[in-house]
Amino acid sequence: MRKWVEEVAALCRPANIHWCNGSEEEKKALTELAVAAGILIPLNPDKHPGCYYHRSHANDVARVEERTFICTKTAQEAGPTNNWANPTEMYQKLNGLLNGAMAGRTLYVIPYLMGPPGSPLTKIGVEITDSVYVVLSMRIMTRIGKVAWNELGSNGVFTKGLHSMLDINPETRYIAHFPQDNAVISTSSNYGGNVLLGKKCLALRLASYLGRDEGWMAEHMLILGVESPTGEKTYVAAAFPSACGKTNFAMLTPPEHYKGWKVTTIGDDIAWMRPGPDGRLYAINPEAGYFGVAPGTNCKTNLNAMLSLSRDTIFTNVALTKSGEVWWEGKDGEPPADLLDWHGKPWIAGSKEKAAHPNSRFAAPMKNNPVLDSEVSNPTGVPISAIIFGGRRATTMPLVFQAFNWVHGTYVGATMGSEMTAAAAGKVGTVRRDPMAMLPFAGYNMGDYFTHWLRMRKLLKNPPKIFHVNWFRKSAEGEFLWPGYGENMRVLKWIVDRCKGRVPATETPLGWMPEAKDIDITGIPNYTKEKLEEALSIDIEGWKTEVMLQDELFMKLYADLPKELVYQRELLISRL
Ligand code: SAT
Ligand code: MN
Repeated sequence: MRKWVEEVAALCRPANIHWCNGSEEEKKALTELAVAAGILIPLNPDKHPGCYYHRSHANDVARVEERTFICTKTAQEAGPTNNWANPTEMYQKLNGLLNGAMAGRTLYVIPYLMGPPGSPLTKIGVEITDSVYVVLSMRIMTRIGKVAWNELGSNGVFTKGLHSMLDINPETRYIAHFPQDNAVISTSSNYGGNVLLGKKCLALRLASYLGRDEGWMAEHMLILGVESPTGEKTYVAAAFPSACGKTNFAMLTPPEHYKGWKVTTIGDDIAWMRPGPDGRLYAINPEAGYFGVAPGTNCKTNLNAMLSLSRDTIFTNVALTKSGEVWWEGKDGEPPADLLDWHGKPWIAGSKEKAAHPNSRFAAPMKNNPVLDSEVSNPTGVPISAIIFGGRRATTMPLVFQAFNWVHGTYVGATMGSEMTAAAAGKVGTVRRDPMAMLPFAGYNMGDYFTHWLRMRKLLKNPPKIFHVNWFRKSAEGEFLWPGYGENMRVLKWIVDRCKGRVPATETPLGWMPEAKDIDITGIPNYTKEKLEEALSIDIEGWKTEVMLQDELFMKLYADLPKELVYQRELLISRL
């Protein structure tokens, strides 16, 4: 590790090298430095104790998928859904950009753990960065410093992450993964998903590659626990694309009517899952914080997120008041009068421009979460009873259905579609296929990734049941057919009951489905059985179109697509 740091330092030629130990004193010193440099703005200590504000460059506000590369020996290994680059050429290009790139800057070495200490699932990463914002964000999002040095031991196996901001020029922005070297290099950005290298780069792209070879799964999934009034605990993992409500679902507050029910959070974004000795699938959350979308978060939609971000949080690209309070569209109450938008310009209520960037974020420590699950640092992980897939779909997709079996469930996940959001640069609102919500995060050929899913079935005596949900279906008039948020508890209960074999379901062309009477809607304000029936209805014509649209992805992947999925498609067509 020292040798690698020396090599990087020789290339980037920083003014100083700082080895992070993760201590409170270090946090204090680096925070003061960031404040003095204008990188962080302290927030009002009465309203937001321990919290800071950051504005990113206006050209650097989301993940950039077209600048994200998988650099494997052959293009075939990266597959048609990833940008591929030749590793030798990419190293050459990046070494050119990094030559002297840290002149006059400090090079920080951040050792970090993805996962709880002592877990066989945990991985060690070391990120080298010239951004103090990255250091302070990494210490929220992961376990950094001494705890990671201790785990590193003497075998020297760790993921190498190298990040330099350069001059935040989009033309020289690269997020380049080298799975065969267990390494990632990120240049010219200072935005979360591009630069917090433990998150999407290690925990999804590189980890999915490792998981394929080692017989486990790295998935873009939240993990939650459901506790019934009698104390029965069930764990569920759910894959939704970025900005489709994973954080909200993971921290759900059950409605009044569900007295005694409790939802607890293991994770809100990433699940690492491995077969246990009992043949069940065990999951850990590799992260230690939440990098959540701020807009739309309020005490009604996600009280536990509001409490999580109430202290020791870094806000990025939200709006700011002169008195050091933060605001975003969809926060509780009216916008304050003296608001500065995410560019730092005065913002007038009613303005066409958003005050907070739609992808503005909070980085909040998970230990603030009042419903943090007691097993969150259990090295064994938690046994998963259900896997839920879901996207943001205005039409066609019913509220919930259960796949017939694992292979069918893999097909349901593989054909997932979702309307695009502000989490990635691109056209917001158009439906794109996003298999298992992993389209931007699979570190190898998507066809091989499906094969890996099918192979996992053979390693599991008791595989989780697989479901699909859609909280976003609308009526012809454009009204949401399901209230969402805390009310999703009602669907979650049906899912849990299905896992325990306690409720009946109806066989439909799509899978097993509840009838309207099976979902309890008592106490939902202004809600009717008719709306629920519409949310649950199967639009056969819409589904015929859907199957055709799914073909777009299947054609692209055809050479590597497992035959099982082709058969599943034929079966669905004949059922329809
Ligand atoms: O932008 S991040 O990749 O950090 C978050 C997300 O898109 O899920
Ligand atoms: Mn995510």
